[in-house]
Amino acid sequence: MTTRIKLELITPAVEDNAPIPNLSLATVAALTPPDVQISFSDDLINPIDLDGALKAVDLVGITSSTKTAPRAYQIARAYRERGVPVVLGGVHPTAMPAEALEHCDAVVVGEAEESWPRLIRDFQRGSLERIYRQEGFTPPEEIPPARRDIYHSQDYFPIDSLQATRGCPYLCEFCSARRFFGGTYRYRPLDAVIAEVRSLRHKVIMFADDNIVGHPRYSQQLIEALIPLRKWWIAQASLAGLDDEEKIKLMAKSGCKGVLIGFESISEENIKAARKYQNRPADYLKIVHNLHRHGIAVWASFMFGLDHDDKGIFERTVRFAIEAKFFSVVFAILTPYPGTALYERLKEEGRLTDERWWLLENQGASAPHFHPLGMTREELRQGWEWAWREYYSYAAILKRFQWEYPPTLVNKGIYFPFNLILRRFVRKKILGGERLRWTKLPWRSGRTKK
Ligand code: B12
Ligand code: SF4
Repeated sequence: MTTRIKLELITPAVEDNAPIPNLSLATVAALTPPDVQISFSDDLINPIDLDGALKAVDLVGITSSTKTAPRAYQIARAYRERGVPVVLGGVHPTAMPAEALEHCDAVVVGEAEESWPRLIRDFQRGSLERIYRQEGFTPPEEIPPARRDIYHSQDYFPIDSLQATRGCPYLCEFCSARRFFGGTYRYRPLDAVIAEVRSLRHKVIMFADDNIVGHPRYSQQLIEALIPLRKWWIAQASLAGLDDEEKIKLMAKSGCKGVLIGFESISEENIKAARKYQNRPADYLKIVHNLHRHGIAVWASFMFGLDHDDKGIFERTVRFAIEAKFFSVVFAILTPYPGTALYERLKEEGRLTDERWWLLENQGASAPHFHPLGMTREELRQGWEWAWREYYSYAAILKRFQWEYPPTLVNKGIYFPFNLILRRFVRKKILGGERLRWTKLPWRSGRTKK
């Protein structure tokens, strides 16, 4: 005999992230047995007032990355103080299950396709266990279409996200996905992906995959199948999968408007040391040029603080990024996420500043959380700030405008407004440490609900 329960799913937010709906919990919702009543809160859209009245539910499920872990723990505590059991899941509880268990009643380690329905049944029977871990990895045909009905789409950017693949075939030392997926790379049946794409209401879609071009044949078939759907799409892609101009041409034809690429470093030595063997700095410009020629914008991601970085790396990287004319760039400080090979190595070398840096009061402002080799921590932080300021200076924005490439909506229509907004964001948030709340955006006025 089971009881009907009310379940609250929560996305915590400690940082101001992009207001894109969270696919993790829309997937967990899809895995939830139909007799469970689901509600959903996004702490980014409507910050949860932990001192106020919380939702009257029987069970709470919170997703957590490393950045959001402290906030996830706070929310968990607030519900548990009111007698509501809490389950934590996602990439951080998977890397640190013992830590997560200090803050909740049960942890789901790894993927949840098999373990979550089992947890719910146990809960309904009054026999909740502490750790749920499924055998092996989810067969890709068992990944359900996400339940987007749990959130109010007008609260977010007009974009839908979905996954075609899980995992990644590569080995990068700093990457959490590698460990989480145990080196597997699985792709959902094309029919299922295309049916899900067809069901999406927005014109723009984001593939929340680690690498949309990780498997040459599958990605080719997926891209071809997208052509008649006339969507616009963006995704993360590895440079190795973009080495073929015909593929890029096809991507453009299928509606690809932008790719997020982890270049990470312009230094060959760093790339090798970080085991990002699929990147070849000598080929960067050629691939970027091909993407631009076919009207695909590039969001480039770089990290500073790798072992072969010296104090000149900031200037060399910014110079390269301006020359490459990236639509936009993310500069990260190398971060030792728990569970990664990088974390283990830096710990062994005695170079972590704090083994649980994510629990620090202000984890963002106190980065870097390790001792770099080629400079001091202060120099790394200052160089990182300089790079952001420089890349989003008026002069650089003008210089990297793509005069010579074919006009597209992205490079000619939204380049300037987007970069000017980003410039403001960089100066206020990244350099100024301010919080810019999405709840204050004009199109959201009057919509905020509790
Ligand atoms: C899409 C994405 C983004 C999007 C997010 C958009 C959005 N709102 O969804 C964008 C581009 C904005 C982004 C930004 C960043 N991201 Co990101 N992102 C991803 C990515 C590729 C997919 C996430 C996703 O949607 N997965 C799909 C869902 C279905 O999978 P899932 O989350 O694993 O959920 C399953 C299980 O984990 C479990 N589960 C998850 N939560 C819960 C909760 C409960 C209760 C239960 C029962 C189960 C459960 O059930 C699900 C089904 O099996 C992941 C990599 C990955 N493969 O997960 C990185 C990843 C999460 N990102 C990462 C990072 C580092 C970042 C950035 C810091 C990058 C940067 N330098 O700025 C920022 C941080 C933003 C922030 N402030 O938090 C790291 C996190 C590492 C860590 N230890 O925390 C990851 C793992 C990438 C990596 N390769 O290391 N990201
Ligand atoms: S290519 Fe990206 S997702 Fe794959 S292992 Fe490297 S950093 Fe991780």
